[in-house]
Amino acid sequence: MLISHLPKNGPPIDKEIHDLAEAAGYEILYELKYRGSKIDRMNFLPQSWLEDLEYEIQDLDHEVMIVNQSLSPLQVSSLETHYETRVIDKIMLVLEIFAQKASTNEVKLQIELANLLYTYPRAQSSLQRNLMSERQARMMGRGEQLKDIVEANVRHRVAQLKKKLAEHERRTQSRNASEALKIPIVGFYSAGKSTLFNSLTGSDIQEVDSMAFTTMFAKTSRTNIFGYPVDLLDTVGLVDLPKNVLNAFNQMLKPILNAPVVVIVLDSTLKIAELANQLKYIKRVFVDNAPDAERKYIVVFSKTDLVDWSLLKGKSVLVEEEEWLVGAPILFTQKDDPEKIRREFVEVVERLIESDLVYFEFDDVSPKHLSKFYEWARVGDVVWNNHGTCNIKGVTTHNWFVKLNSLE
Ligand SMILES: Nc1nc2c(ncn2[C@@H]2O[C@H](COP(=O)(O)OP(=O)(O)OP(=O)(O)O)[C@@H](O)[C@H]2O)c(=O)[nH]1
Ligand SMILES: [Mg+2]
Repeated sequence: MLISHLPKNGPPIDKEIHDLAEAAGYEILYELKYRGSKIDRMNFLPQSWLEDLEYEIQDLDHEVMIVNQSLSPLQVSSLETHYETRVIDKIMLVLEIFAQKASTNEVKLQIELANLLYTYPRAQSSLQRNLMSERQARMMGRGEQLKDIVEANVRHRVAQLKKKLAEHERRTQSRNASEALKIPIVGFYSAGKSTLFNSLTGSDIQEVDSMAFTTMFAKTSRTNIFGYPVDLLDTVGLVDLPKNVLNAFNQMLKPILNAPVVVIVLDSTLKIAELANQLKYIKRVFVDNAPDAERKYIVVFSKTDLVDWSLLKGKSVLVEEEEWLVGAPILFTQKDDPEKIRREFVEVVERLIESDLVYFEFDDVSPKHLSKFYEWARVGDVVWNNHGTCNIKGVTTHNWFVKLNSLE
């Protein structure tokens, strides 16, 4: 049973909440579309709507009520009491999907933390209600006491989780230190991130599907399209989350926020208003989280085979108007032309990292090192000398150049 609050002149459905509900495994039996601007502090819906809904769903055999917005703990609890049903808002729904699909311990810890920070305060009111009735049945004061104990436990667990996650981060940081430039591919769910990742790595390692949140944990893979090694990072789809919930996923975000070049994938089949919303949120994640970072962006419009060129133009203007994206190259991709994607990708990345590139010329290199040159650099010219050594010209990033330079 779905309650959708829709903007006055907006689209007829909120596609996102339908996608999310499907990804969580729910089937929608009934949807109430509310287009009013008044939001009730206690019941979310105004009184008259509340009563109409009650009438509409009296014979509905539903399991849960989903609301397409973020609700306050009071609103969750009032709706639950009013309709005698479990109520979850959009954020709880997202956390539910994450919990179902999480496979690594690290992700599970982050979800537990997010749940304690967001879902717990919303479930607390119903907990309190249950305890109250228990209290009435037994002795006075017992419920309050229990509530305090639960709350102390929650605080303790939050602290514990934060500590565990920090430890985990220290361990992975040293493990992931590498000379290769890391380029994360970010964007909302189903934007086409994994499709792009597969094209750029020349592989099928990442599963691709129209279902939301197909990718549930980030994956790094090396690409050799530059000649020198670069690591691409396929990431979990972004979804508009409140700040404290987003912070729980800090671990997932760190490698993305620390990257010098970030690829933002936008689904070109989306409407301008939806793209504008996505950009607003992506800006919040990057610019507001780490405003000082010297980060460069590449914007990719995916699925261009599905849209008209004239419409695409208007959508790219949207990107050009974003101040934080000034100068960011824009690519238009379609999945069945990976050759073109790779060629253009190398070109734009090298334009952005120009100051990090070293065009070298080594003389008298021993042939035993030749394979390292081919591995760590894009070799242009090899000229053999009479005495069996060679002169090599090529290009690579600074880090790989340092390694080449130290070859004996
Ligand atoms: N026609 C067309 N479909 C595409 C293109 N790129 C991606 N798709 C489809 O869009 C859907 C989502 O693609 P994914 O690559 O899984 O998207 P994602 O961003 O990794 O999604 P999540 O992992 O769920 O966050 C899949 O059904 C893809 O086949 C494209 O260029 N053209
Ligand atoms: Mg994916």
